[in-house]
Amino acid sequence: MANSAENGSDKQRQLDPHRVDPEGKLTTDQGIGVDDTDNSLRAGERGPTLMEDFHLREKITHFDHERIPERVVHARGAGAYGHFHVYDGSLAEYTAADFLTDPSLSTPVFVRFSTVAGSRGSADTVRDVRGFATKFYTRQGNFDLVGNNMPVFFIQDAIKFPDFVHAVKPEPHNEIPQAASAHDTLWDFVQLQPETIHMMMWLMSDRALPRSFAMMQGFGVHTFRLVSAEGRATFVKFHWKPTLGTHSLDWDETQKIAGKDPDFNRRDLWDTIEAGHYPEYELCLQLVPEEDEHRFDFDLLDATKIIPEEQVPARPVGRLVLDRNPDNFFAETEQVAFHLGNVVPGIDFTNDPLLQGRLFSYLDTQLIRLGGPNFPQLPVNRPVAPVRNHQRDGYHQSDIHTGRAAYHKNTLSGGCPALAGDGAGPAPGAFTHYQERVDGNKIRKRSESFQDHYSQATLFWNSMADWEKAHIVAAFRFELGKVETVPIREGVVDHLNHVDHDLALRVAEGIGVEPPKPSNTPNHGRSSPALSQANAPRESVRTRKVAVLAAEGVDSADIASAADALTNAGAVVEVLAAKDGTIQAGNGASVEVTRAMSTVASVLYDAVLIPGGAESARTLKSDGLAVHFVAEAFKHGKAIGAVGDGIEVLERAGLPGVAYAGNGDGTRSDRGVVTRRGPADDFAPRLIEAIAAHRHWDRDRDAVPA
Ligand code: HDD
Repeated sequence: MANSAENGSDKQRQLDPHRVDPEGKLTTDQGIGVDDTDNSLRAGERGPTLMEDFHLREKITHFDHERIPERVVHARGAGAYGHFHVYDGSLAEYTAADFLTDPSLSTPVFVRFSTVAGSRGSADTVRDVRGFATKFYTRQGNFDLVGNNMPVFFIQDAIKFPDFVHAVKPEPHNEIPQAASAHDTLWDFVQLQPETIHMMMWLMSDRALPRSFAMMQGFGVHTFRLVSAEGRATFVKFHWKPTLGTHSLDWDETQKIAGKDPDFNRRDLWDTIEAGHYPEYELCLQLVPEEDEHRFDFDLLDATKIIPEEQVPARPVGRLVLDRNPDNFFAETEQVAFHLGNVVPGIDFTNDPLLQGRLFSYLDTQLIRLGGPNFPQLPVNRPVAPVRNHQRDGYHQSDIHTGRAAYHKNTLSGGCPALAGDGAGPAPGAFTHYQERVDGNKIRKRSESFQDHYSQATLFWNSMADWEKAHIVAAFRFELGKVETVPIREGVVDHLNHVDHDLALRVAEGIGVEPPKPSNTPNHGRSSPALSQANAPRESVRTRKVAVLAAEGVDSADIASAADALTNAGAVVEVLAAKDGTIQAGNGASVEVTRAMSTVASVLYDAVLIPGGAESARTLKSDGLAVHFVAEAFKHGKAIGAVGDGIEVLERAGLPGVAYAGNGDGTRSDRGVVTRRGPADDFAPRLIEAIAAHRHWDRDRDAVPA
């Protein structure tokens, strides 16, 4: 078994002996050959089944025990392996962690993305926080960065976590609604616990609807400590920034996807890795010297606060690439066990009370979920660093420890395993807790410095583009519109009024609540551009899915030229027609159909293209599915391309306010609708540009009946 992390495949080599392929003959768990697994053993063909049928008993017993408890939160997830490289050695001044300081190392990782509230079988595209948990299998042991795609949290103290989770989960009397925060108990909790307001702004924003796990940020949330080899500490916040930028789905779209393809994000992760379009993220650090702890107008220990990037830049330090799907969902993605307390030398905790409570919860929950204390031995959880200690026995012990002495100190095993160093003080390679001086009275009390719940919620609101604000207002109206208890709606509007008066008025208007009077805490007017998704990178169409709608008589040259350009740019092009199989193009060529239109929907694509061909356009125009496909794509702000006669399908869909290319014009691009009648070399590049822009929110979308 490998015991160093010289390169990213060390973990894979470690997993190899555990992989079981299906080749060979069927056996029982005892290795006994089986020649019939379809008929139980009975006395006579129509007689009673015999107890001695060990194969029947074993098969059914195993089946009966196949389920383990799902995670109490983050039950639904998808995972992948990859590797992490730090760019250079410059962090050595801050941390002794070698995976953060040695650029020659490729550190294997396993990442699990998740939703929080829904159960294991719930849909991917619900409005929720996404978990972004990374296990680094470093040479110095496992480091778990158990983060989310939002940089703040609902509560400040872990003791409130059971209350919060009970409020957001389906209501206890009828277990409704599944994977949704739009119900009375959650908003009751919110209105009584104003520390939630900043996070609720994030949850009502598009951040809660990621287009893809590869298009969302990750955050360690808490302030941690980096500790140098000399013992000097620096506060740190961890950020993951996706290379593809941070992009989201439309709310109407997410609800439809939840029915059309509940596995949307999970499938995207799987498919893009299989296609070699590996998700990539840059690790960025915000570093704050210890002496600056009190320089901010918020408390670094308060997990409901960010450090604005304009105040402390997020410094890029390394790259994470996810390049391998697991072989077995249960063995790897379900059994992976993250724990905030898994840190390596050079990374340490702070007194954030949310963080401190988490340190207890993660190990505790694995004991019930994975059935005993030996879950670190499961292949996905095992460090690549060697493990030697005196922990013994318990359910599912799979190591065979040799020797007589399972205690320290001993002479009978030659004193082994020996302590790092001489036991007289800190030793190289061993974890040394940062020697923070602590002095205080035992007290159950929140610090005064944790009391401002609105300023950063206002900062977030002020930083949003107009379309982001409109989405937030619509989300509050949707969620509160589902709340049956009117005083709860009013209570939330009252809090929003402390965030921003205009926000509160807009929400109140949509939910039948009296418009509030201006609050006595006027908007401070500050903003942080780094918070807006409007400022995310928009250069790439990598992994974007483009639907080409076609019928008999289509112009196959239009398909070929656009498909070539799109595929070369990393997009995935699929030809959809009324039926599977092939269609005949206008020039007699045969065009392969990727999928029948009835098996998919526009919500599963990022863009749609209608090639030319009079007969094809005529057919599509009279096909309600095709017309709806185009109208719906328009409504969701997606790039739409059409060539020649294909433009008629757009006209039939009645896209409001769109200007199409005329005869004799070249390519025309109008808020993401790209058209040409005659030849035009720039058609494909402009379509690509429109798709890379992600969505075109500036259209008259509401008028479209889709
Ligand atoms: Fe947690 C799972 C992230 C607060 C208790 N949490 C879990 C996972 C993620 C997070 C990503 C899924 C890990 C996986 O994929 O297996 N949790 C967070 C973040 C938090 C946070 C970013 C705040 C900053 N969590 C939090 C608190 C508590 C927990 C305050 C308890 C006091 N979390 C758990 C847990 C879970 C968990 C019950 C459920 C399954 C598991 O741990 O393995 O222990």
